Amino acid sequence: MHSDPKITTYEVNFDGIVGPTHNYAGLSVGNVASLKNAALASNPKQGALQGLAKMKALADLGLKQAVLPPLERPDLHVLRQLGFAGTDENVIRKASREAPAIFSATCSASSMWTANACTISPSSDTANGKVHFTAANLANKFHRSIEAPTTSRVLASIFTDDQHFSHHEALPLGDHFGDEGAANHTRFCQQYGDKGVEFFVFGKYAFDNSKPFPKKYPARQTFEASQAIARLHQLDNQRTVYAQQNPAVIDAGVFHNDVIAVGNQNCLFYHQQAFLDTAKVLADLQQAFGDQPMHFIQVPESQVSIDDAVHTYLFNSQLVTLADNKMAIIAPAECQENQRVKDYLDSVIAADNPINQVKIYDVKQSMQNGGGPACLRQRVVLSEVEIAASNSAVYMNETLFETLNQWVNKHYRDSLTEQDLADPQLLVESRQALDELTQILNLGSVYPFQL
Ligand code: SUG
Repeated sequence: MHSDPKITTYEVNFDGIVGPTHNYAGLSVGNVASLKNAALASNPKQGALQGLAKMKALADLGLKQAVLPPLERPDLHVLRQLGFAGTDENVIRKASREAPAIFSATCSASSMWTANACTISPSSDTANGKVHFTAANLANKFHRSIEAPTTSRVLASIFTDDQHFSHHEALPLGDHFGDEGAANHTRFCQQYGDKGVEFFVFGKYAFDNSKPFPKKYPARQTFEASQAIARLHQLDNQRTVYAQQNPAVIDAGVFHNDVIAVGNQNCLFYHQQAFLDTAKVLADLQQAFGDQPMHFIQVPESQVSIDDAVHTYLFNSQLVTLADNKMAIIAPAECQENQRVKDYLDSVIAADNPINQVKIYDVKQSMQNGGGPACLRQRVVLSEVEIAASNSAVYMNETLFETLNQWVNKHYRDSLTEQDLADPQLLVESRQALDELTQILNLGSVYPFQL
């Protein structure tokens, strides 16, 4: 509930477990890596193990870490809704033969990018003192628009206690209320338990065509969707800031704001080109934040180009606070392979700002679909009381790490191509894996095949 100095509040990273059907299908127009790597063979086992290794490393740094399970894929429920009938095997055979593009969309393991699962507002920001959750409708991409129903059941199975947690349905589907969750939402605060400033970044106005919008690639988040989330979460208008993303960077491949900016506590780390009106964004944030100065770390185009940002995912790093109250950048390995970005990271830790460490992790299986370290996690600010009221089985520790590694090694394949997705045996294997996972994580029945 509301900030009480005797109760400690944490930022908990809920990372998505990479699912057993992780593959490269080129499904995301506007996402450079997804299109470039379409048809590459994937390695789901390696993807899941890379994700677990990052989670464990962050837990070992003293951060609170938890997991979110993958969704059931291929999505037989959706295929049946679209008229494919018969046994599960028949549905898969018919859909993959007659509508391969639709079939491949129903196989995506895209729920691994849990930054897009939902938007969450901590209890200290909301009028009724509860943690609010809204599952993202992900309306802009068909393969992602089918995630919300199971995501909502999963969230409800972890954050069960309605004294502390309030769950909202995803916004209405359709372009007008396109909502991509926390990929476009950042929260600023002094200490995590304080009342914070919630910052929503959107790509276009859906109900006002006179305003600028991207021309080449879609704006996946609308202003009206962000406003609806703020209303549902009962946020304080004085502490809610909206900013439009620069349409030119969306057209250059920045499909979510978390590909060009990241924030933590009193610090915003962002590219010079990220926003349409940077001076106003910074002034609005500082005004909402109050008397204490924020740290605005602007990365100039002359040092890191948009192209370098898109290819290395420098800004899709996690910005976390360690025990010494200093911040660390958790960056993908690609940042070390680009000399300009590497030089920039060296300079940022030497400069006078809260960031004093860079840690590099290999999440290449996810990166090849346009998902870096920050895409793979949903940040949930929770007090120790709220943590105690949530499902304890999802929190990372030595035992869960061991168990999940064994589970991945037992159930996952180490290579998947488009043809493999049409193998009905893959559905059987995935369901077995997920059924076991719901027991490991004590989730009850959350998947359509379990209902
Ligand atoms: O929605 N890629 C995801 C990547 C999401 C990254 N998340 C954040 N930036 N927070 C997307 O575009 C590609 C799937 C494929 O092509 O197979 C994909 O869905």
